[in-house]
Amino acid sequence: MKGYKVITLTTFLIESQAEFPYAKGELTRLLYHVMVAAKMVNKKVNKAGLVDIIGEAGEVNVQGEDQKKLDVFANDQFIAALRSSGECCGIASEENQEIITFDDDLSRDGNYIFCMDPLDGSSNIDVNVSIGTIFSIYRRISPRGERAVLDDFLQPGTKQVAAGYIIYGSSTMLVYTTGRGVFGFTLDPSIGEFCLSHHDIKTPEDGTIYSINEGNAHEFPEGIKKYVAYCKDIDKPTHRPYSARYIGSLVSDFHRNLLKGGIFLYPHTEKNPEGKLRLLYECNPIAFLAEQAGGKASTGSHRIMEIKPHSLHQRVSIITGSLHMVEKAEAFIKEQEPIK
Ligand code: P6P
Repeated sequence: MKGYKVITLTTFLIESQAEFPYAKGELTRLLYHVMVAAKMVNKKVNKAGLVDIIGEAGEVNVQGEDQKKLDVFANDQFIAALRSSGECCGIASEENQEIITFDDDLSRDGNYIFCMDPLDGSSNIDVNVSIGTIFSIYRRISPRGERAVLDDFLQPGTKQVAAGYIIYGSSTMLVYTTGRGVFGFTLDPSIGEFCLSHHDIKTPEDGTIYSINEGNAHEFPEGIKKYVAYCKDIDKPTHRPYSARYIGSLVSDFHRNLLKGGIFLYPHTEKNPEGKLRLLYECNPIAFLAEQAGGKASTGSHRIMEIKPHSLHQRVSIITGSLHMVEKAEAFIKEQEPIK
């Protein structure tokens, strides 16, 4: 085997920063602390199956530690790491109704705000299905030295400076972009380092996987119904019927489709009339990654990253993945639009 050069995430961050002569290392330091939190969460998530030994949330485990729900634990770990980075002045988390800001001057001087779902799909932990952390980073728009304010978080996704996810699966991977391509790092537990394993990921423009919860089919918008029927039609030249693959964990479904090609759809339903997935810390980061990998992300009619958020936990419909598959779904939706 040719000389295999291990590029750790730490090395990659430092070398990437060097390409920006005026960079002060602030984003590098922030992303480094995201990596540290990811390692801490990974260690706990991997042991989740041993809950009978280490105790359930709310119990005291054999070490006498208070057991937290894993998503609360993950939230706490990322908040602590972001605070210690000194580069983050505020956080919007799926776990917290309001934004989190800090009292210390170091954090208040931070230039970045952070949106996250600390442990998406956590209901899958008990059945050993992969779960993930999803994050999105913006420059603040409020003055440095002051507490972050809500407006810092209500920026459109086009203003993201970085976004990514950690997938805690058969292996643990950190996948991120800073707007210059998508890079995947796989955790090597033997050395405790994330190592570059997927350089400049490009998602296939076409795919044969469609991911949607068909249990909601009775209430899909007409255009989505027609697109799903299209996916199921028999047509050999276009490799249909496609394969239905739906894990019910956004990071897992998105990651598989990113690498293999495919489309993920979560349209609005009666239960979630605005859509189920959150704009700030699920759809915008996923959209940034999809576009950076050559794919697409829309509500079916609007580019996800151009939506001006009105609230922290706002939900939207999302269709994302391989460029031509998303365009096809959008065409079906457009056909069904009422003639204006
Ligand atoms: P449904 C997990 O609860 C989650 O937020 C995403 O990870 C996932 O894509 C979606 O909800 C699954 O929702 O309604 O199909 O169970």
